[in-house]
Amino acid sequence: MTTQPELSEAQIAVHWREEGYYPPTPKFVGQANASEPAIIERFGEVNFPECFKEYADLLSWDSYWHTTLDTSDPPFWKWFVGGRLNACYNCVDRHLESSRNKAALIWVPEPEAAPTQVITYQELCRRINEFAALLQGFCGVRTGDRVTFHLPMVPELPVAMLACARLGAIHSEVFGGFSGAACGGRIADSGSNVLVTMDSYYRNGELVDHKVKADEAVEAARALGHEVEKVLVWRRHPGEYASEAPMVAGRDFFVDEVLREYRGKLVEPVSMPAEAPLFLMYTSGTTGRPKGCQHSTGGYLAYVAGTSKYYQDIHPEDTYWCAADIGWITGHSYIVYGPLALGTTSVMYEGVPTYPDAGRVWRIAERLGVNIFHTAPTTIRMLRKLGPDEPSKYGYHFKHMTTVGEPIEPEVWRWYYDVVGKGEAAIVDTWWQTETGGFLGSTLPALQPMKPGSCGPGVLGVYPVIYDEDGAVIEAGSERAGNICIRNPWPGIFQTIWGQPERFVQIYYAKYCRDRRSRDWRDWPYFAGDGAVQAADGYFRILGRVDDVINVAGHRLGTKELESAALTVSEVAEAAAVPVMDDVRGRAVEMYVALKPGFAPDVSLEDKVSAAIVHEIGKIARPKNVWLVADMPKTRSGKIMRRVIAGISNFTDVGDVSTLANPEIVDDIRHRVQSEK
Ligand code: 6R9
Repeated sequence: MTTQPELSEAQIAVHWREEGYYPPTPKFVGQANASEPAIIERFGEVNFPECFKEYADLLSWDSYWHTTLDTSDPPFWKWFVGGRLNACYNCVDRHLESSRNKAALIWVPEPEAAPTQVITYQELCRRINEFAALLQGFCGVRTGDRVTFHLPMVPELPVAMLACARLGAIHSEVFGGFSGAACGGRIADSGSNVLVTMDSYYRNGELVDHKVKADEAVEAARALGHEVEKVLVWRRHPGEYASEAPMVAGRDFFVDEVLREYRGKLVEPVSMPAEAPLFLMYTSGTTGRPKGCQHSTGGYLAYVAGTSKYYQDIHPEDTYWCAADIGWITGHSYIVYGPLALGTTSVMYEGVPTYPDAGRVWRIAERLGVNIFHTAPTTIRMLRKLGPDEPSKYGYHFKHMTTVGEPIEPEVWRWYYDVVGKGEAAIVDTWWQTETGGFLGSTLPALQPMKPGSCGPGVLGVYPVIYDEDGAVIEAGSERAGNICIRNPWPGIFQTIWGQPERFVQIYYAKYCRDRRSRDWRDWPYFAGDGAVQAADGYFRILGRVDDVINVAGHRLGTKELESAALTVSEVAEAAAVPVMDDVRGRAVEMYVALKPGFAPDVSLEDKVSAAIVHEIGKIARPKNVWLVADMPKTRSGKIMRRVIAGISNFTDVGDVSTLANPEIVDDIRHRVQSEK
């Protein structure tokens, strides 16, 4: 690895151009959940932590809490202590009285001709109860047990999550695209005795064999000394088995067969303490064991409900579509728990946004009447690349759109705003992490204007700050970047790394903790691991992970600003900047660029990318090489894995590629680049 571990004393110079503001439309403001500026005051620091009562009151509690925030054992914060609730009850049962026949989930499968499934709150409740009864009766799952899922984007996934929540069991969904080995590692780490999987699923028009991965997962867990007792296999087409992998007698069971015994069974939701864990979501660290981020029941659910209401402007009557994968934290918080807690209709789909063509997403939006749309910059770039004019062909209208996961280049933001949003939709650029449960930085859509490329200020009740390496505050408007931290705890913050409390403290709190013995939250800022700069208006611009910084002859360049410069070339669809060793300058920049369709790679385009970077940033940033490639190696959430590209450029180990969404691209790029160097 040639990237830098941290920002150093020399702060990176910020070369971004300040963008102008975009106000929301009066129509949007008129109907918004948060349209009175008083809400910002209510969440001001003087009202912390009690302000979060407003979020918790969106939920139904079996018993109310006595302490809003317990800080007696920092940084293991406890929210809403003494309160009891059930997350499944809050997302489903409590809506039955008023909305039994309303769609809770709308599932759009592949292939496109397959019928869309509309699952009412009543139907969802039935499916959850039966599966919870099966987990309890057939697998012996009890409160506090961990259950691992390796499920694709099918309704059985939210059903399984909510069934666990109903029992007070802790679910751990492993993104369906991950390998069996990666799944096995997570099974062993969490100590799950049960694996829930599916025989197959559709992607890009093909039925993918998925059960084979379950066998690898069980083997991988065994190699780590952990035995899986039962593997529950849903069938994508019930009754027909679509996998090459044989069922293992006594271990593997078809869910549809076992479920017959549990038809019509009801399971009482277990009343759980607010601070009981709800789920684990694994995220990769830079080294070693994956980190099982443990999220709480009360704090987490309150936080995702509150942020869904005010930042995504979800009303119960909306049709909301977050086109992310539930195997990513975004899907947990903003496909399942947040929207369902608010009793809205949440759309989920199988497949990819670009198959059978780049109009699929807009066709779905038009057909279902989606009015809130949520996706990631990688998808926006891809759709802009493959179908720049597609949105205008469809008669949908979004009132609101979200972007999440990466900094979005202003060029791409403007396409999202003008073409996808048709100039009508308010956009929120939400900065947050697996660890943080919900949004940390965003504009309040009716109250704070949008600014392309900036996420906005800290969200309600979250107070970010930028520190330099020594812990001194970098003031807003100074044009200097540093480490963005959060000064206070908030209800969605994860509780610990499963089984690794020391690592939790070390990674997230040790860096800027002022006094290890202090029980005052002010002494324990949360270290997010992202570089950022704060403009004079208080808006934050996230520059990427602090290890995504390239130091060229003493100048620290954020990978994002390099990539943003490359994106100003109209033929460019995606760009990634990586450092390479350089005898003279220590490090130099190499750019990897994917072109929009219809443009053939040629030297003049390489020159154009170089020239754009020199123009936008300066000569110091001129890339040593520009590689035009077919695609970038990406994670499940579409983040470009610069570590892998950097390994290729530097002829070093690319590291573990088992968790890439498209591992096959690595050899292609390696071959191309290394043969030309
Ligand atoms: C939700 C999610 C977290 C990292 C985070 C940061 C980057 C996320 C962003 C963003 C700029 C945004 N990130 N949202 N950067 N603007 N709006 O993405 O979780 O997969 O854990 O990734 O993603 O670098 O630290 P996760």
